[in-house]
Amino acid sequence: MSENHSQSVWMGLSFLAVGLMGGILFTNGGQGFANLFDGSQATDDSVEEAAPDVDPDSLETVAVSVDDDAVMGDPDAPVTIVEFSDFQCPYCEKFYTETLPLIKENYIDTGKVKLIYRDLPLPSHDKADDAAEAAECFAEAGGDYYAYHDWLFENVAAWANEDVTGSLIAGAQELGFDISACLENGDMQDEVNADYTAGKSYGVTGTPSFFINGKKLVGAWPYDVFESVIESQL
Ligand SMILES: [Ca+2]
Ligand SMILES: [Ca+2]
Repeated sequence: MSENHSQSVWMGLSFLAVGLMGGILFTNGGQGFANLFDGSQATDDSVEEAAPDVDPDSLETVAVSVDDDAVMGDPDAPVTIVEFSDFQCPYCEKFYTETLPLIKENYIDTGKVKLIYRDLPLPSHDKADDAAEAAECFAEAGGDYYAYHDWLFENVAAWANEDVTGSLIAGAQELGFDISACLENGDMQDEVNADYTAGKSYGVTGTPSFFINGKKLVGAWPYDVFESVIESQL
């Protein structure tokens, strides 16, 4: 078997596995991810509900840069989670609301894990790019990137509207920083675009996607799955 042939077989199997995982995810209470290309969410109910069971050793490992993006937690933590995400994506919000608090309490606040949020605003979410730029502007203005990140996920309805620029500026103002010039001038466009391009180069096709010490986990999986992958790295 030629190398190319075996590679294409492997890729075919990977896609099959991803499809099965998607089916399990979506029959398992709505964990999942938004697709990069059309923003639709799979609704395949053909796979029986099953307890999520991900073998950390089976995950693809990718060398992923943390780039210049803000770090949540101890910069020297032994485990690094790079998240590619979108502030307007419901599954990203689900991860933020249901899973991140547990990761934070058990691993980030204890110095074992640091998380780096990188931008992958999906074209199908028409306000996500503005939000990504606003968060970078907030940090550039001296604010805590993750304070604004939290505000974005907790107040989507307040900014994903017709006056998105004004709403994002007002949100930053509430937290004590003026991002108006930065946002209106598009100062952070290049930064957000660079993250997006990097994400695609790592094979990210939907959000949220995570790299846990490089191990690729796609979708808003339950906390137990993150725990098992993190533990495999400690
Ligand atoms: Ca970046
Ligand atoms: Ca970024």
